[in-house]
Amino acid sequence: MRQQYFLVPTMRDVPADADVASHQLMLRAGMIRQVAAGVYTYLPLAKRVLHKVETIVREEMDRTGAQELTMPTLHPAELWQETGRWDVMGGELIRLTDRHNRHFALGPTHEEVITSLLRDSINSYKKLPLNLYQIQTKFRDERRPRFGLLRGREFIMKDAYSFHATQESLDEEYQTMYKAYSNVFARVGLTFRPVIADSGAIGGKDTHEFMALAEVGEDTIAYSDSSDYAANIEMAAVKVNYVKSDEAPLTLQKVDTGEAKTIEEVASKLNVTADKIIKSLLVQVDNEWVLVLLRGDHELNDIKLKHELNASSIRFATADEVEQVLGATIGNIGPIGVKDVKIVADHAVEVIVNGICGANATNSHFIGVNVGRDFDVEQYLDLRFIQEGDPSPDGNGTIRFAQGIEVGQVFKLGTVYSEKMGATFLDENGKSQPMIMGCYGIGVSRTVAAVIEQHHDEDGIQWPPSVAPFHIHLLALNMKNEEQVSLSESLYEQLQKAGLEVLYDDRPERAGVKFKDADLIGLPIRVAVGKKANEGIVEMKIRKTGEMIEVHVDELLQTLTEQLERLSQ
Ligand code: 9G3
Repeated sequence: MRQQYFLVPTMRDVPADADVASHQLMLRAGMIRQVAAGVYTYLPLAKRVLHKVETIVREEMDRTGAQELTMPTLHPAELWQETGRWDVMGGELIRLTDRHNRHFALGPTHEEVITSLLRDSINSYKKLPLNLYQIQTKFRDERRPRFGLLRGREFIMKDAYSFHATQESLDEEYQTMYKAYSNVFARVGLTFRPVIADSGAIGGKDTHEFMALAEVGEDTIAYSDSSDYAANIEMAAVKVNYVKSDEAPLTLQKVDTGEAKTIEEVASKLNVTADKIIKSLLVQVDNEWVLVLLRGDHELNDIKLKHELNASSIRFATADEVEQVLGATIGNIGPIGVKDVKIVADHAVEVIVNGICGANATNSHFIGVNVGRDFDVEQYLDLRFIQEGDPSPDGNGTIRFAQGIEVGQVFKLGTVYSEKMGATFLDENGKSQPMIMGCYGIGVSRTVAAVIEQHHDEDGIQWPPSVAPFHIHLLALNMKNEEQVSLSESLYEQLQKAGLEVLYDDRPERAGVKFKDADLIGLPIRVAVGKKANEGIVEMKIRKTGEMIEVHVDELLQTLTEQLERLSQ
């Protein structure tokens, strides 16, 4: 491709409203342009990368026997009403009406559409299992789209849905997809970790998220420093053997703690450490009040609370509700003397001896608090967020945190959708059964941004060859020099004939401008044709390492092929 005519509008300065590297670099390298918040045009350079990623995704999906199709982005509301999600989904679901005033949604995901397709086209176990996938634009009206393609309102996803007659068949497909995803993310050059995740609103049970490690990632991963255990922090189980101290229990005493409300204020007022304080939170679980107790230095993991109490919704009490139910302000509540409110506690509370808790009275706390004597706990549960330094729940090593960008997710959906939509099949006994489903997503446009987050330096992008928009950036340094131009032209032809993808910078620009743009665009190898053209010598630069090599044109193709091979390891 001749750069003179190639639409790649590079920018020198960093755009003000771009806060992360991939967003800044995709704008500066002329890959994307914003049309509205979270809505972008993919310019030719980005389109080439998307095509490479999509090709890798297709190869890995097709290899498993999955079948590609394309579903509509315009979904009739009726389908979403069948599963109840038309009403459940809030502002994130983009809704519109057509000229006949019929209601539609712009598809954020396709469980409803695919399940209605299968309902009408499969009715025998002999036709299962089936895995259908598409690569297509999704719409989700994020409240705060940001970070460029990392969290847009219109984005490209590969979404796959599998249908099974048995749970074993689903389990098998889940592993197949898990492996295919590992292949995809390895091939696009990402450093990633599959993590145990939370199935969220869509129900179902097992689910793993594929996390690309990056400081800007919004998800926190808890992983073991000596095993392959890794979980989204929302799901990481805490398995600690708490030891009860053998200090003698003191008598219960109410003390004046004045204005001290927060854990820190109470701890400093009473000159104790936070782990002696019992933190009490009043939570509405479905429709009942629950007093949740944690050790003062731990944080409540609300996802765990919801799972452990099998709740469909939980909500923290407002200050007024706390006053009504417990007769005290939030900073002075505790379990002692509490009637007709269920009390649950994290396991760490069980071993607190001579602790402190709110006295359910103004400016007062209890000291010398001993669980079992002064109050009872109905259930001890794993309710706290895991912390760095905790033992890994698999018993191997210690927990460390890392930030991740979720680029893929695999779910075992079960029959959540097929039951609601009547997608059934006749089993070998002729009995009607709901199809058992799995679903699997890869954020294709998000993956491009994640690759840039992991492969860039202060001068620009450093594309892995597998997804680079071109392999070689060929620079003719002085377009007024006949020798340099003719050598560049012949190399351009030769390298392309040999199957290399070449971006040929033939613009009437100074060498410095060409070097800066080449670093920014970040193709794996730059070949500069300059002063030594008359000796048949060109200068190669490896973008990833900065290595500079002078090469005679007779060895150029061989050297380029070897270097690309080395960079692809
Ligand atoms: C919605 C809106 C946003 C959503 C969903 C529905 C996320 C929704 C979860 C999934 C699950 C899997 C198939 C591919 C892989 C992910 N955000 N999810 O269901 F209406 Cl507005 O999409 N779907």
